[in-house]
Parts: sequence; structure tokens; C-alpha cells
Amino acid sequence: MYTLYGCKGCGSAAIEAALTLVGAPYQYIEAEPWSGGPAVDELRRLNPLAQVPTLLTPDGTVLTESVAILIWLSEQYPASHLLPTDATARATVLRWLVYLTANAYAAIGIGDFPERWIAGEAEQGSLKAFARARLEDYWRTLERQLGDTPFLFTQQLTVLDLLAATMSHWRPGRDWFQQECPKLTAALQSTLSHTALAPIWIRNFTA
Ligand SMILES: N[C@@H](CCC(=O)N[C@@H](CS)C(=O)NCC(=O)O)C(=O)O
Repeated sequence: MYTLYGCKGCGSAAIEAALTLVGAPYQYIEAEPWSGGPAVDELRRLNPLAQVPTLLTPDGTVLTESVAILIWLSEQYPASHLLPTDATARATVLRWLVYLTANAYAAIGIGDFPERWIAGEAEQGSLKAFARARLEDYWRTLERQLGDTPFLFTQQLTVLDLLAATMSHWRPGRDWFQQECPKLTAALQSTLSHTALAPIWIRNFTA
């Protein structure tokens, strides 16, 4: 049994989705890092950054970092085909998985916690604004690279779709994505309406 530390609306939604698609049994522990409490204390003991997603595997190994978790799960459950086996397609999916976390997810973190990066209210406001503009650029760059595939860069659903579907609920916001990233929006459609995944998106992203 896996244990997933997550919080509503967070990156843990992508891991819930992956665990569901591979059919792995898991328990979910709500641990909202910025709220504190016993679950967050427990999370911090496993992950010193006290960030979600954090996954405890059945043998007690701690996995952090969304992309590491998504790749690892894909490899543990190869029959689920959540990463392409074709070398070229796999390279593309790995490239954009890391791109999204190293760039867009990081920009979200800077915007959420500007005080970690710079002192002063005005400076923090400015950093937030620049992080948002940069975040928009990152998504536009991905959009320009997309072709007409039914999923992101591929013919079949991969963990990249799960991560992007999750992040498409964050800043810059659903309306922005629809207007500025029509190919991305279209390619995420089947992932967002996937029967097995719909309950996860609803629980995480509706009030
Ligand atoms: N690099 C991590 C970032 C994870 C992350 O920033 N998670 C957010 C929630 S979506 C969080 O836990 N933030 C609390 C904090 O940074 O203190 C990953 O890719 O999983």
C-alpha cells in the first residue's frame, strides 16, 4: 500500500491520477503545508521541505518531486504505458515533464512564496508579477511546440498529461489557458474528462 501526502488542488492530484491509472492501492493523507498540524509534522519528517506530493512506497521508501514520482510509477507499472516505450516519444515526454516542473512549477512556487527569494513588500509584489509573466511565457512556449496529437505530444495518455492537467488549474487560470493555449486545452480534454480521473479533478479543483 502506498501513502500519498497531498493537499487539495496541489501537485499531488497528478500523483493520485497516476496511482489510479496504474491500479495501485494507496491511502491519501491531506497535509496542507501552509496550514501546519500533525499531518504536516509527519510530512516534514519524511520530506524536510514539507512539500506535497510526497509518496511513501510499500517498502517505506520516500519519494519526493512530482516528476521523479511520475517516472518511477510509470516504470513500476510498465503495462499501464504511462510513458512511451518508443525512444523518440519517450524523449519528448521526459523533456516536457522536466520542463514543466523545472520552469512552470518553480515559477508557481516563487509567486506563492516571494518572501523566500527577496525582502520587502514592493520587491515581493514585483517578483510575483515577473514570476507570473515568466510562467505565461513558459506555457506559451509549450503551446507553440504542440502538434495535433490527441494527447500532449503523443497518441496515448502519459504522465505528462496528468501533470499538465493538474497544472492547468493553477495560475494563470483556466480562462487564460483557453484563450492563449488552445492546442494545450484541446489535448487535455480527454484527460480531464477521463472517467476514472474525473472524481480526482472534481475533488481537487472544485470548491
Ligand atoms: N519541486 C516540487 C515542488 C512541490 C511543491 O512546490 N508543492 C507545493 C504544493 S503544489 C508545496 O508543497 N508548497 C509548500 C511549500 O513549498 O512550502 C515538485 O515538483 O513536486
